[in-house]
Amino acid sequence: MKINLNDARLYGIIDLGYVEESDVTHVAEQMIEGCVDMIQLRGKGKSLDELTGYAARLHEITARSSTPLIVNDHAEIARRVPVEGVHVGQDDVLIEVARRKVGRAVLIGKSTHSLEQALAAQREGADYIGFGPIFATPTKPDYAPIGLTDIRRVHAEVSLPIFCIGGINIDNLQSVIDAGAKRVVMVSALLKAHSIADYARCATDMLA
Ligand code: 3NM
Repeated sequence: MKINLNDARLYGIIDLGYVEESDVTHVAEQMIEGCVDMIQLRGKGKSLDELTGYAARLHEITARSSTPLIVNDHAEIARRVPVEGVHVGQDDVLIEVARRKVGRAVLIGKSTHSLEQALAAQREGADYIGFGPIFATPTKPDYAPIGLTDIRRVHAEVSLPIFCIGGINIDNLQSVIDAGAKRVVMVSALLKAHSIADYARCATDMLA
């Protein structure tokens, strides 16, 4: 799969804290229908075997539309399932170590929470970064929001694709775009939407 993240606008995360096992497939299909550009599987507290099972099921769906599937935290999953990438946090293994663990070409994304961390992730060889949390969020409650002010600067200083994340929804998305964002991640807003497909389409239209 040839992946050009420059064109990506909306990154959806299937966070198993919000999605029942029986809904995982439907949620992925809805995201794809709504033109989400990338999908991440995130399951804090789930075992490697459980997550591998979810990743395999999801990849059957995402592969049909060539939507990159990224797994959070566990490079090991990418050895077992042909997902397109792995996302690591500040406290996880270094990108080089994750790449070695996977043993084949994949995207590696990294969460960053400041301009300094964003620059460091670029030096470390990330393919893209998350930048946030922009707003306070129940999905990652222990992190202080960084606000809108550094968005323009991080885009000026970091040449990687940057996905703003944290507390972003349709109601505040325009303020994030006005602050300089080109791409965003949505988790709870998208997963709780009455129609995930319609909500995603609305967001991708705003980011077009
Ligand atoms: N990472 P929601 S914020 C998973 O700043 C995650 O790195 C963040 O969820 C970061 O869209 C976050 O529900 C939660 O606020 C995003």
